[in-house]
Amino acid sequence: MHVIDSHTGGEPTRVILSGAPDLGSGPLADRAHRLATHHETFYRSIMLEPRGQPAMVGAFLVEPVDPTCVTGVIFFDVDAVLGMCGHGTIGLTVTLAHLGRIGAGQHRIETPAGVVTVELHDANTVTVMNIESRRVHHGVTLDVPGYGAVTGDVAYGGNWFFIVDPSPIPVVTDNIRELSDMTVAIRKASITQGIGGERGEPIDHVIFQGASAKPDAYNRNFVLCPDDNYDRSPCGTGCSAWLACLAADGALKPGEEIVQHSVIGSAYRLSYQPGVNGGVIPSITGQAHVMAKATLIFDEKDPFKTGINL
Ligand code: PYC
Repeated sequence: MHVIDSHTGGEPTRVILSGAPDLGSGPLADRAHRLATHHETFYRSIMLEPRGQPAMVGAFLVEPVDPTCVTGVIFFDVDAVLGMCGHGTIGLTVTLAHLGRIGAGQHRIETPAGVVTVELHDANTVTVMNIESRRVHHGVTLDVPGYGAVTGDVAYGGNWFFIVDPSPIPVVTDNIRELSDMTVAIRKASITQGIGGERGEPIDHVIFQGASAKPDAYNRNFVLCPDDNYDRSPCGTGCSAWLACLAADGALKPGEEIVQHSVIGSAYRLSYQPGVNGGVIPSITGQAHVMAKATLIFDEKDPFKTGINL
């Protein structure tokens, strides 16, 4: 299996170029469901240690349904197949450029959540115009065991987010353990208390919006991903969900640009345009760097052939 690894603001993406199972044809959401239900050992073994690393997202390239798209892609982490992934789309775009498959300018990419447009500005810099993102619940209070009442918004940006603004814990690297524990507890509470999307879709990510130490930053966030790792980047789908909240609150005008930092200090430039269904079309600009081209080996004699599965 051939892969290319990149990182977007510190968050790794592994693009699978060959050796992946056939997911058949049809809508990408159906093929993503097939990946999740029939090939769990396969996708987890690519992400789990020792072959993978914490926080890594995989990008499985598939034939798009829409012929105007340069590729279809299904993103996944070690614990879930994702609807969309912002940092992964930036990493994938830089990887496709590295392979000479695309040049500077705009391209369309199909994901299970819909078609997104990317603009490659230079070898490393990409703007993603994401699918329409929306806030679905405002000011929902959860009873979080060990923490008490926590109030936040539920919003969709290609994945489902519970967003707490302001963060109850300062968003600084020294607090990563504490931030992780509390956001994991919030996600569990959202599931047991039935808080999710309009059709009961479960919350898969939790965001704490904290103040940034950097003068140019609107904010610094901590984002918990489905695999209980935190996003090293500011999280493209999470920023999309947050932009939908800012727009709904009248806190940010269409076209106005802000800078969002991640907990480790990597940055995205963000803005939005109004969507057609009452939400927003987010623009996320970030940078990715290719780190490795590799052949993954699955040796039958290897006791951890499918990863360290705790
Ligand atoms: O950037 O959208 C994102 C993302 C989702 C999970 C990890 N990164």
